Amino acid sequence: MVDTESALIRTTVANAIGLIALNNPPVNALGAVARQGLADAVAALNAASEVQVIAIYGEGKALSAGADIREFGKPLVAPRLSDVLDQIEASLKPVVIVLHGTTLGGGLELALACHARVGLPGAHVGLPEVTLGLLPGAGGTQRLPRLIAFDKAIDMISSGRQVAVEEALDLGLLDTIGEGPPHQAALSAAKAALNGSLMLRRTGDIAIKPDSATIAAAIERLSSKRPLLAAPIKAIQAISHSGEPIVEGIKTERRLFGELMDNPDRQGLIHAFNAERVVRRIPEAAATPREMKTAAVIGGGTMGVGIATALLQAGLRVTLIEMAAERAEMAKVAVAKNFDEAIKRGKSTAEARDKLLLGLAVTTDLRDVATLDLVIEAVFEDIATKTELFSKLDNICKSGAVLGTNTSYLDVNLIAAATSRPQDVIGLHFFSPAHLMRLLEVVVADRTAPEVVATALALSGRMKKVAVRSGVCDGFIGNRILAHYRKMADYMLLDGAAFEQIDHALEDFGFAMGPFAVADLAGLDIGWATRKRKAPTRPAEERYVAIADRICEHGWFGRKSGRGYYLYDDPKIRRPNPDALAIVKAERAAAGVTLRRFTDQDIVARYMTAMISEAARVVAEGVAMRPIDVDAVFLFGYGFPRHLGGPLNYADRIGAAALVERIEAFAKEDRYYWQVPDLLRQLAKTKRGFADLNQR
Ligand code: T1G
Repeated sequence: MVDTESALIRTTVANAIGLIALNNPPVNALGAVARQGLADAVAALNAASEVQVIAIYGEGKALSAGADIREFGKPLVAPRLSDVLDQIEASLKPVVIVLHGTTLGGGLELALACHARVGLPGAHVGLPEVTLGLLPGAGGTQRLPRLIAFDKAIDMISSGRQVAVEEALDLGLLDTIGEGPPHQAALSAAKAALNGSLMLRRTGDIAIKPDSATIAAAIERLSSKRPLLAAPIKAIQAISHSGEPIVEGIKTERRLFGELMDNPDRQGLIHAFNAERVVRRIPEAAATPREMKTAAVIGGGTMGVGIATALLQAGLRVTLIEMAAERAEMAKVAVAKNFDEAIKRGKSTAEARDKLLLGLAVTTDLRDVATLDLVIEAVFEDIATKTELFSKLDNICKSGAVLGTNTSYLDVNLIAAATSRPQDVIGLHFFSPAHLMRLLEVVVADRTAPEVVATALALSGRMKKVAVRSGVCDGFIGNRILAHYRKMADYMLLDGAAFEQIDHALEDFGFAMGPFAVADLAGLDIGWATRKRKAPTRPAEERYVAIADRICEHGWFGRKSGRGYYLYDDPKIRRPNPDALAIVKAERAAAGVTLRRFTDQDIVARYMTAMISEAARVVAEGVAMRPIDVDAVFLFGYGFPRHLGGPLNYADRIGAAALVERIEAFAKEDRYYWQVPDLLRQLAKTKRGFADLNQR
């Protein structure tokens, strides 16, 4: 038997051990070629008389990230992964496997079908299929409950969460924790199998009795979640068949998997998975990032403290600058509080917090930024304040320092022009709370150097953020589109829809919170300031709704002032503010509005069409590189329902032609607001969707 080398699977035989190495960079995805190679390798080693035991391991970062996501939605190419795993489980010769790195989905299912499992330190394993709108479709719903406690199997599969190697061992998912590189650990595991020190068993032969109470409780819990998604529930239905002979249980699993594959949630969730990665593909990604070890954050308010927290967590040393010493100290306390909250959430430890805080210095002296690699300002949102600050920074900062502004809408070109080094100036628009929200809009000004953009990308990766490249315009990508559909919500409110109905309609659509509840949470004064800023340039033909202004004039800014659209005296319930209702009534009367009724469907149709229209303009102007970049902004910064994949992915479900028709119908009510974007008309004319523009 010679060593065989298929495209992605390498087999070597020595001393009665048949080694199978998965070698399909970057994540050993189990695509069609890999599946065939694996099946052939196991068959060949079973046929080789000199082989007494088979050991499987992965080259690279991990054993395997599971099935090849790029195959989903396309015709299945044999062999099915579940068939290959059944073949492995039925192997006459023992098959052991080494799990290292982050091994997920079909990769873990492969391990479950083997006769013993060895984890390596640092490994994490999981069955995240439900996060893609699927369920473990290669025997995972049948084998995991045979190896670990039933309720733990339900939890792992219905949540998709990963477990660390120690927990996996405690659960019984792993037989032991090995050592050494995967290749060595595989040889050791094979020898242990041969000398009887590693217990071998066929998972499928283990008989269990599913616990019906646990199943019922889990289904009830999942059925009450919003948005109601099918995948976790069907996954539990599959698990409920794990008391049957495994051949039967796998048949049921396969049926339910097929139903989910056809469910639009799968397309939306995988689009969201891809969106997080596609946005990294920008021209400047090829440039060499500058080294970032030290940073300053100027401004110790909520944003500055959040940004400082995020930078510390990314491993930078941070100097936080405030104008007065006591404010600087308060900012330091606030950063520590952020770390304490992470500990409460189980995401950090006291020693990690203490170590991170050692990297934080606070000062009132701007000259302390002189030697730092990066400076990010989070000062008052006013162009004069920011340009004055950048002019000072220009005279202090070392050559090559990256100068970032956290402005949420101001013109980064004007800020850059206040320095002699516009090539080093970039917009880094964080979303509050900056240490938790994953979205970072990287605003590239006209003269920003490519390596400064690449530096921002590298930094966002270290902060585990989703960096989306934006051009310069008022509000960049997210806030510009938000301003447009927020107006639509106000128009519907003035025309007769209650703000509570609008919120409920959009929450039923899948948003965590409706627009009025969000405005109360963010602070009504923020929108008020924006409207006042834009008032001088507001076109006369644009309808203006003054309801929010009237509420703000009373000092009612939402949650932070105890009332806004809603009352916040009892945090458990959301009650409309009677004074806000009175203001709505008065403004409707003042505007002489003929009240009309809106169905929830009307509300969602207008709100989403408004969002899609402005998003189309943002793509057409090149402010966003692709439609999927806009999707990423809304998925990671604005709570857009993940299973819908983002506003422009959702737009393709409606279709460009239908959207044009809708806008033309709405335009009869308000010709100025409702204008068909050219790009949408082009897509309708050429029978294309936004997805066709994502290939750029
Ligand atoms: N298939 C295809 N490509 C994948 C992939 C996969 N499963 N996982 C990652 N990639 C690509 C990714 O798009 C990126 O591509 C590159 O690899 C690096 O990924 C039958 C049905 C494993 C934790 O859900 O969670 O098995 O942008 O940047 O940060 O029951 O990738 O470079 O062109 O994310 O080190 C279940 C999904 C599938 C795991 C690594 N598996 N992947 O993170 O790298 S369904 C998953 C991840 C299934 C079976 C079912 C992460 C990672 P590009 P990356 P990373």
